[in-house]
Amino acid sequence: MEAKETEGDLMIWSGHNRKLVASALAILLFATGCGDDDSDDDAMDEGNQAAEPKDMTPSGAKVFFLTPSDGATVSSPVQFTMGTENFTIEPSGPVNMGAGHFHLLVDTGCVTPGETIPSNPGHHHYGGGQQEAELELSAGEHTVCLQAGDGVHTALDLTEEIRLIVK
Ligand SMILES: [Cu+2]
Repeated sequence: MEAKETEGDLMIWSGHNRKLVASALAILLFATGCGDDDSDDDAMDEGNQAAEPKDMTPSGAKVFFLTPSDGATVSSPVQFTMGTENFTIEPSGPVNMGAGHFHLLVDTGCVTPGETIPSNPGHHHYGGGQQEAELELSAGEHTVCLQAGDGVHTALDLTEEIRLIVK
């Protein structure tokens, strides 16, 4: 690319965006130095287009079982108590950043974040904002995933899965 053309392009840009003026000047200076401004151009475009991912989970947020512990032998009905760190438990309805309600998913694994947590016998919603639950489980081994969902039951990347042996 000839220096003349480059200058023309930059003049047009500067009319659109004041931020680009500074960049254009930088590129001009750079171009004067070595004549290669293409790579700078591309990098700037990518930066402008990168969309912020919509993340409803604050960093450092956690959900966990207070009881029972992983691998515990328990009797049915099983009492669960659930806790959080940097995450607020609230009733379902509104979708608020860093808030949602608990789900217990029995023998189905956790739900992929972003998908809606179904309502069926293996997926228990605590949409009232409950932090305690009681489940009847058959004798034998079970896996229970504790997963937070947002106000409209979208699975969040906040889970803890434990294995239980029911007597
Ligand atoms: Cu739910």
